[in-house]
Amino acid sequence: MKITVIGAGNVGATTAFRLAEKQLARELVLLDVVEGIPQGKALDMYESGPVGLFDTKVTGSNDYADTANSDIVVITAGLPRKPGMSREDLLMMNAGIVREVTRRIMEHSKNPIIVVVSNPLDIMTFVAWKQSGLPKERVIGMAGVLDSARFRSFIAMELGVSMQDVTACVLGGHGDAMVPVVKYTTVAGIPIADLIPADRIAELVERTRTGGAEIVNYLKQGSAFYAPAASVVEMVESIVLDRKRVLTCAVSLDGEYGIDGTFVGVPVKLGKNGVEQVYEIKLDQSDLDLLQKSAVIVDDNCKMLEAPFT
Ligand code: TXD
Repeated sequence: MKITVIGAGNVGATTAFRLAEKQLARELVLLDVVEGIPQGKALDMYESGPVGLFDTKVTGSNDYADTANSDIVVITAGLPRKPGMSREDLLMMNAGIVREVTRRIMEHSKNPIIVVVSNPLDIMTFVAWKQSGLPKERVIGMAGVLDSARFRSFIAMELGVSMQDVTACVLGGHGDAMVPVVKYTTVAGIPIADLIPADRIAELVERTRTGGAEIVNYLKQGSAFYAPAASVVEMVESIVLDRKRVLTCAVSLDGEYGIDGTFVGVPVKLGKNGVEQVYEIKLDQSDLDLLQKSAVIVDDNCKMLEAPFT
């Protein structure tokens, strides 16, 4: 198993380190445009092997030839929003980066599974899929695992129970358009509505929706990376070990939930072939409306990216 992580920033480097520690790959390549950073971070990780007790061969590079024959590629490359830059500007810039990165990946790997992390997530997943020419089962966006993890951690904190017993269902787009589904959120099978008053649940839902901004406000520069990296690794692990985990991921829908051809977060089964099943769960009309609204936002943005896919 060979895994490449594109982007040696906060999320990319943390993801690579967790993957190495878990020995999920024989070979792990960390690639970035900036010279020296991926090489330095990869060597540092490799040197932790004797202490962390792993044998994964971690290398850093600026050359896509080193990513040749990757089984899985994680794309975290992107630019953060700078002062004076609109969301639209950021969208265009990151779309250009993700398109170029995907093009280069595909020159050296025939049939990888691509996990997209770069923002705006759902749209960047569409861009990577379109550029790669891969079947839709092999291009998957990470957001739902993170959003669910945030909701789960807030519920565990609220009730003083183990995180392990809390499962949450957060669908839809990443960001404002996410759809936390309270009905399918439980503690050891007990619906949270039986454990937490409705007004308090609404507050936890709101905290989940703004979870990314909460971290940004603390950090001032940069955004969350520990929980995002852990979420990527959970997805990669399910693929590498063919665990068939059921996780919320951004995938291209094919009529499920009345949505066609748009990437949006829904529960899927992840195994060695990527997305092995999309689950169409019964939603209340209000949640379904939100999910469809979420898909319309993603779709509108994808249409805005008019540059040709070559
Ligand atoms: O839930 C989610 N999907 C997210 C998404 C959770 C957290 C972060 N999310 C997004 O991931 C975030 O908004 C960014 O778009 C990406 C990466 O976040 P990170 O925090 O790692 O950003 P950094 O630290 O700025 O790292 C980005 C790296 C940096 O080292 C750049 O030099 C590199 O990307 N970069 C490139 N690498 C390769 N090729 C190109 N063209 C390139 N451009 C920039």
